[in-house]
Amino acid sequence: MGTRPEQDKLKNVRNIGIMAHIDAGKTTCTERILYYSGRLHRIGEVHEGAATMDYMEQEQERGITITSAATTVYWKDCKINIIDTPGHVDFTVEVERSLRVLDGSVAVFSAVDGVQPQSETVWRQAERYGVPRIAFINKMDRVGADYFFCIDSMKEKLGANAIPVQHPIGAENDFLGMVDLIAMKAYLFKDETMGAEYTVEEIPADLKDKCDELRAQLLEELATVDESNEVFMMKVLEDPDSLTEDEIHDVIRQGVCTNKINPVLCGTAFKNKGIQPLLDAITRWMPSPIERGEIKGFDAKTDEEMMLKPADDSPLAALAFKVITDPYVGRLTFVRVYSGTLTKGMTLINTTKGKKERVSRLLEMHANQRKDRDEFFTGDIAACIGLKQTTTGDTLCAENTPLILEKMEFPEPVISMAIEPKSKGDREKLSVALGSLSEEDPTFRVQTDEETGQTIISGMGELHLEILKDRMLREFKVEANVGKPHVSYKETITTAGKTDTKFVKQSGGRGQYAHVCLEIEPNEPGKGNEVVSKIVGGVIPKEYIPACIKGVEEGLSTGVLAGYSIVDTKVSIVFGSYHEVDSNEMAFKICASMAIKDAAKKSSPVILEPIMKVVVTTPEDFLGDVMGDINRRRGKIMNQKNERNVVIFEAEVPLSEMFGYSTSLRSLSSGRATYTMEPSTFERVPAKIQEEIMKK
Ligand SMILES: Nc1nc2c(ncn2[C@@H]2O[C@H](COP(=O)(O)OP(=O)(O)OP(=O)(O)O)[C@@H](O)[C@H]2O)c(=O)[nH]1
Ligand SMILES: [Mg+2]
Repeated sequence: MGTRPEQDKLKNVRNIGIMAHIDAGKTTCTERILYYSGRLHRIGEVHEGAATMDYMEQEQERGITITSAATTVYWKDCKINIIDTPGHVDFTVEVERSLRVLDGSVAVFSAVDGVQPQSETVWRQAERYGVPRIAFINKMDRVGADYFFCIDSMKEKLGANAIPVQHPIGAENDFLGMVDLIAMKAYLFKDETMGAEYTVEEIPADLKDKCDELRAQLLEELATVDESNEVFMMKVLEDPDSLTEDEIHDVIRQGVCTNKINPVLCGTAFKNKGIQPLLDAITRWMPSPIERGEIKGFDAKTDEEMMLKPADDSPLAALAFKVITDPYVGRLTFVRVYSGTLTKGMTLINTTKGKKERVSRLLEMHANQRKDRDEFFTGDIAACIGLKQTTTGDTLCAENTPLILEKMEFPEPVISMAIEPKSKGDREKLSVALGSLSEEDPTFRVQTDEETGQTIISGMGELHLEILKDRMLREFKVEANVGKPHVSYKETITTAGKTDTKFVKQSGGRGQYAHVCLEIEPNEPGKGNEVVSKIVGGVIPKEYIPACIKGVEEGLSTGVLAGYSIVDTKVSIVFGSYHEVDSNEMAFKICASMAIKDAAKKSSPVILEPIMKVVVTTPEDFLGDVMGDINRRRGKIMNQKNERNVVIFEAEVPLSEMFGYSTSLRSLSSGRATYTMEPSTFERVPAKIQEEIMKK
């Protein structure tokens, strides 16, 4: 095993993500980080289609991020692995998978807009994974920028413990820099050097009182971070001037790492102000893999909880969080190394699938550029070549430590469309393309409609499917026609039921025999299907159980009312019998699939529809009409609030009623209202609509 370079010492490694609402400035910030850290010698602008991190053609054309991209930079004595994520809701899977493997995140907000709906969603996602967060209030140069409005908005909408550690100097066109409330110095950025240089000066006289007050508040807040730190508390109370900067940074770091505080910084990425202090904040306050603590996993055989120490000499455990097909090197699997050392040529066990894999090459990624490496250490993000069966969410381990890390959860697709090749020649290519794209993206699914034989693709929104269709054309050279998008319904059951099913064929030749008894009951909404075997005494031999489970899963994939997949059930295989000669895996699989269909029919099945969380921002004058329209769309208004000169309300509306909404909202509000929407839950459709769906 090699040793890692000094600068890469585990305590100096930061794995962070940049996340926020669409257009908040994540990619612009990341480009500046690359520039100031010396990784890039020229700044690439998003709107010119030149951003390094937005390397996909579609990203450059549209000026939005679609897929998360990783890079590594060095700042002072730290190595920072950064993942830039997309803000558009259709690509939420990119945020989810990044958060799973990150140790900290920078939430970027637009100083004009405060907390926007998608920022709220990613903030909650980060909360779910316990990822520490600091905030960067961007776009301080724009008209209407308001730092303290944003801080209030973070407190109110996110329940964040948002604590200003800077005070802006000027705003809008006159935004010059910021006061650091820890050093009590002013940083003034020079426009002529693209912000590469800034001067450190005394606090401007007109801001002095305000800054003193904010610093006192900051220290008071910090005194509550660790109640056992009496020395710090006493100093805050009795002699705050005696506190050194290091003492304050230590407590902030502790507060961030334990998720007690969210320090807030400000700047403008586009005008190159405030990025270096942000990098300092990342290195000073964000946790290294050591502070994230021991890694929890489960023994692949016994399912018992296991803890691993994050250290290079621990056994290897890594999590695959992304798979992409690279035109030059083929299948690339991105992993985060949680413990141990990953070396080129190593044989790994994919414990999730129970398969052996071999890494033939290891790459360090900088957006779409790659550098060969022989090994990666604990805390690193690596791209592997040679893994054949590993998909997103799988654990990879050394042969002697079979452990499974905690999984990732992905949302169910809500929108579907039929797709067919334009010519016969495209047929084969289409199926390769669909296979490859669905392997990359767990929220993209491909199915065949049993009745019509059509291929149906499903995803998280219209943009998501449009981009995928475009990628098929460009990357796989497949021309395809797509149908109109429609809602992806689901089916579920509402009562418990059981069944006793036999599959027997005994006419001539070798017969078939399988007998399966199932019990089915509703599972908690959103929990998916859980299929377990409760077979005792070998009434169904052990070797046939996996086939039974497979059969049940296949049976659940097409429902009994209208062919939509069945979700949120608990299925137990409880009894059965077999025949010495005629039983085989296939017979049990078919039998289990028949059994589950039968059981589902007997358990009061219903159709579920995707419900969207819709947030509408409208001037007061149009509120009545806009809300009336939402009501007509079977929407439920959840809450409403006045903010500056607009009203913002949140509603839950069935997706099937939201087609054409943007046109309608535009005409109702003379183009002044805006909205965002994202998938929220699946709910039962009203009986009348269910009948219509079943007739189709
Ligand atoms: N005025 C101003 N514009 C900015 C600033 N930061 C970013 N922008 C602009 O805002 C637009 C969106 O910026 P991006 O960096 O692409 O935003 P993003 O958060 O990466 O967007 P998605 O990845 O699509 O979610 C671009 O046109 C930027 O030039 C800023 O500080 N001030
Ligand atoms: Mg972006």
